Amino acid sequence: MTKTIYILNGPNLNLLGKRQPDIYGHATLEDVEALCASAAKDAGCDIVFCQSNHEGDLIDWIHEARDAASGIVINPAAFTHTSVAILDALNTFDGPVVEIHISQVHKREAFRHHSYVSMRADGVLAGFGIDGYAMAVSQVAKMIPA
Ligand code: CA2
Repeated sequence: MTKTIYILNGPNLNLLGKRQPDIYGHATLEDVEALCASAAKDAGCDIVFCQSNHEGDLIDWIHEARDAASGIVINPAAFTHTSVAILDALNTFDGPVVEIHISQVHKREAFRHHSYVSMRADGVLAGFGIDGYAMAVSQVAKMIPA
């Protein structure tokens, strides 16, 4: 059966390509979804691609992924640095989790240097722009047990 990867995006990422191109580039979230779909196709996987500005939505999708997904790619955006609740939800998921950030968070403000999600993530990508999503999808697919 085809494996499904959930790709979850946190607050403000709906504005990708519309503001702050110096940090986040010119591509839109729709471009990111297309990139992920292509990387998943190459890996023989399906994707479910979601974005929300609300912490609870991300938690509900992680719960849904417990039964519906073999792996998770997550850019929790600002919740990366604040959300024990998202960490707790990810800790209930059995498959591989890859955390991705468009920007190189460790070159930015000190408050972006800590990630709760990294305490669960099996891999972390930061600073490769939206190409990081394709890398994350490809890597999470490789981590899914046969
Ligand atoms: O680099 C990343 O991917 C981040 O997860 C993006 C978050 C930021 O809080 C993290 O520290 C690093 C912010 C997402 C906001 O996205 C925007 C995109 C376009 C315009 C404005 C915001």
